[in-house]
Amino acid sequence: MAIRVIVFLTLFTGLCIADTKETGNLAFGAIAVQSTTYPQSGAQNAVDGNRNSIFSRQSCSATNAEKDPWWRADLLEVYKITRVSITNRGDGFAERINGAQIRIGSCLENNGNNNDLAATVESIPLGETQTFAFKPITGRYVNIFIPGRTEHLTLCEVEVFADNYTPSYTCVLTQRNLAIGARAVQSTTYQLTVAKNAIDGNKNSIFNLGSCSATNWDKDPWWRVDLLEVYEVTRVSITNRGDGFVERINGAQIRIGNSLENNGNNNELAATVASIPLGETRTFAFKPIKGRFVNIFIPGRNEHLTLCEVEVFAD
Ligand SMILES: [Ca+2]
Ligand SMILES: [Ca+2]
Repeated sequence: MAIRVIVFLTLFTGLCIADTKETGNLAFGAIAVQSTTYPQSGAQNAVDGNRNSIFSRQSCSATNAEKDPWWRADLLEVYKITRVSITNRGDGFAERINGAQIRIGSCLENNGNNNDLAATVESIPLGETQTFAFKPITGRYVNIFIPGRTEHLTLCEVEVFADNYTPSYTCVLTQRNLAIGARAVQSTTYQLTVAKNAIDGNKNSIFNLGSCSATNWDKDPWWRVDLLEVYEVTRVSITNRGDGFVERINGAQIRIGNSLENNGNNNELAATVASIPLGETRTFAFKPIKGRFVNIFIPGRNEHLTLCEVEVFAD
């Protein structure tokens, strides 16, 4: 199977380069996230344009050893993707990549790991780069996902190519999460659970895995994202903590506007959260509200305001 893929690839890329205007590597400079981060092995290391495969050189991403680890690149636009190259670690543990799936699409259900299966990695020799070619798959997100076992997912470089530059703008306009790349602050910060964990593109809801924001036990705690420009916001999605304390989000208000009076918490009330089940994402839709700031605000009690992800859309 692997040999067949490689033969196909050789023919395919030959034709491809000759006949079409191929994109450059779309992953270079993309926004990368992963299920968890092993020390000094951030997701961005796999899209830094450097194939160095010696782990200590800090050009490889790695998750902790965990069940079903994943990594994702957000290309920011939708492309017809035809090839993905993966550079494996070169100084040991070559087998950790075995069975990794390449998944492509525009949905973030199950963190994008339910998108179309483009290819499965059988194995990649130590430090080598292997290219997987397939019929074009339309998508904005490229996931590398190891299902079914506990593993460190390590990627020294991931490169993504499409046949030609044909972003689908309608799709982008309806689906772009405005909170990605924005700035987040909160009333206070509980230990290391900074405000930006709620806009890191990762819906992981296990508190200790570092992708949730939390305030201290504040009176009237709040969290705010600055979208940097004014949008007509129509939807906000909130992912609740998944390992307990499900009720802490109850009564949270979504407020949107351009004022920073009372830290933005006096802006227009868009919706109030009755409750969100453990670890789940709920979307609140409303008539368009113009604003640059989106606040999540719990008035009237002392609480830890905990947010595993906040997504903001202007349809
Ligand atoms: Ca790299
Ligand atoms: Ca998060």
